[in-house]
Amino acid sequence: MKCAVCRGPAVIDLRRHNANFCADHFLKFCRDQVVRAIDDHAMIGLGDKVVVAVSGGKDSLALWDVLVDLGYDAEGMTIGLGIGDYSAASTEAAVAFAEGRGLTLHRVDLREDYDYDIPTASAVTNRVPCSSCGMSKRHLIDKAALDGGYDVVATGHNLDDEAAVLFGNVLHWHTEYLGRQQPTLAERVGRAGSGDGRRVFPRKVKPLVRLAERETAAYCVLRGIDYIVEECPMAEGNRHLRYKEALNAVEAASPGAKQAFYFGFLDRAASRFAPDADGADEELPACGRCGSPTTGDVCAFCRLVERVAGREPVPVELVRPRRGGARRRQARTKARS
Ligand code: Q46
Ligand code: ZN
Ligand code: ZN
Repeated sequence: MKCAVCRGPAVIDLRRHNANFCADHFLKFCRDQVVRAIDDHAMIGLGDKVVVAVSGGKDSLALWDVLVDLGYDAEGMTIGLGIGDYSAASTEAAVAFAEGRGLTLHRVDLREDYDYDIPTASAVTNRVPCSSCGMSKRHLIDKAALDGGYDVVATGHNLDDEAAVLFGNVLHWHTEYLGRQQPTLAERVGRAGSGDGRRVFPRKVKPLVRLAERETAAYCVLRGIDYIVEECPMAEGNRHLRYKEALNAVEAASPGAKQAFYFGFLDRAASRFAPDADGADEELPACGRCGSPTTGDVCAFCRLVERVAGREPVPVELVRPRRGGARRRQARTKARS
């Protein structure tokens, strides 16, 4: 197996590109894909201050690494979700990465800062954990970005993630979500009741959309990034994972299918659904507690905190069966394809 660029020994084969790469040219390939995504979708401007949402997994750490490598002013933010060993190992990986490179990592901890955690929120609200988790993360990342004066929030969603979300949205014809499913979500300026025309939502970008999950994992291994391998135990059995498995089966039989599905949607179909996402520009009133934009009097995050803060913590094992402790991948010198 030879590198498509230099003919040296290859360490990875990319069937969807019909090419093999050596370590150096694979890392270059990854950076080039990120540069192209940023350029094609107007993600980050010159001098923009970026905050990366860091989970400690391969995608967010690869993203942070590439952005810093490309010279962007990128700091990290991580949220302690209180999901047992998984959260502890996630935070540990994020902190170790930041400290090892002298980067700034902002930390929020749901239990310490808001007196709840995701397993308890799930048990008290009697809803799937991802519901309160996703909402809490969105709220806290938006808040951190606006409070910290960041221009852009970057997340580690990769091609597999976006194709799976698209698959789910198409399967259920969620046309409003299809109208909004873009690698860049523009910032929104609104009054949120204050009348001063300030930003209420930061720009949100996904610079890894041109890279598959396997590629971000290989990138981390080649760069010596020690990331958490374990998936969140709360994700077990969720629809997103099932859609990924379905698309993996299609991709195995037809390399490049995922990419064609997702980028074909962006090129040829996304704009047709844009009218269904109308309402994104309307000015929202401010939450009476925290000032965040909301459609009601009090935002969903403040309502959740009011309901679950101070409740007796519910161990993660009682919400989902435990599947063993979280592990971290020790960086190896060579990627296996
Ligand atoms: S939303 Fe759900 Fe994730 Fe939160 S509860 Fe775990 S799986 S971490 S991306
Ligand atoms: Zn090469
Ligand atoms: Zn609020």
